[in-house]
Amino acid sequence: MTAEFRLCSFKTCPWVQRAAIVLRAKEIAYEIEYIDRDNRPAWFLAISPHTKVPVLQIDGKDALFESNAIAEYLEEVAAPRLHPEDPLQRARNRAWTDYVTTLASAVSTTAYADSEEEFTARAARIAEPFGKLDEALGKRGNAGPYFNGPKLSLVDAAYAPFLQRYTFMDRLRPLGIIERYPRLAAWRDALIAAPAVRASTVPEIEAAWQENLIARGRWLGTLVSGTAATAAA
Ligand SMILES: N[C@@H](CCC(=O)N[C@@H](CS)C(=O)NCC(=O)O)C(=O)O
Repeated sequence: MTAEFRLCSFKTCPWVQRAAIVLRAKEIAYEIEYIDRDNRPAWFLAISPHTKVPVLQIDGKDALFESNAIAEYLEEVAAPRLHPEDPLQRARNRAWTDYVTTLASAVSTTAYADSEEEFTARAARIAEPFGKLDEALGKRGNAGPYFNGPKLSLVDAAYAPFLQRYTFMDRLRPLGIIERYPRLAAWRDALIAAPAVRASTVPEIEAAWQENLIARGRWLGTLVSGTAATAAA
């Protein structure tokens, strides 16, 4: 793989992290460029149709947006293969990869709740996708630790960032949901410990994620120790 890759990112974006996990799992060298969410540069707006990150720049002349398209592109151009060889398994993997948007929405809207009441109501909606995923893990026909067995795959890369964000939330305000789904909990533990996942973010990702909540004035941010709201409580 001789192309030069540059990943445009916000520091805590889980969708960028998904692309970074694939790059790491394939040991592809890349640069990461953090742009200011509140002041997105013109060159970025020109290559990101819906103005979101990630965008993967290739050799300074091509650019791809959408994390799934980026992951599938990297899968086609670089070894090792992360998708299963069997077409049916591959299709199942893609279907569950699409389902990540359901979990992502449940997790992200909970983290961004504006009040404790809203937080509690939104957190209750995480149980449904957790249940479906736990069931899928039960039917996958292997012992893990990843979705397809011992090898990290594109499904794993899609879910890891959101299961990690759930875990960050759980540490600030224990949610007691994942404990009801032992297969999912084991998958989450394996994903968070995976070398490609650990190398996919800044080392201080949890603190950066907390800072983002505080900067956005979200209720969960008030539970971060050292914030004005916590100090006043
Ligand atoms: N479907 C997109 C979602 C990307 C996305 O939502 N990125 C967020 C940051 S994590 C973003 O850029 N949001 C735009 C904004 O905040 O205005 C993908 O998979 O790449």
